[in-house]
Amino acid sequence: MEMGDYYYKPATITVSPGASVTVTLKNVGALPHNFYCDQINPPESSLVDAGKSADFTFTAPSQAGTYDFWCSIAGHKELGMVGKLEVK
Ligand SMILES: [Cu+2]
Repeated sequence: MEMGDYYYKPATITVSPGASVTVTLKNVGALPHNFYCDQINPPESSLVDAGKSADFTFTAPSQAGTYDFWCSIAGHKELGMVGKLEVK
């Protein structure tokens, strides 16, 4: 998944309930970014600096549904850095 200023591409990812998921977060922007979702465990990736890439492994929610994820750096969510985690 690419992280830019201020977006995720793709903006939707689909996972199975309770799955262990690894996403590669590739920061193609000019600012640091991360991946945060209060319904996954752990809820937050490490900060990925501009031009860097990092793997983030989390456990998906056990309940099917669509959950928001976003960048937890102040202001980035408000600037549109939000995506959808589809669990089905
Ligand atoms: Cu950000």
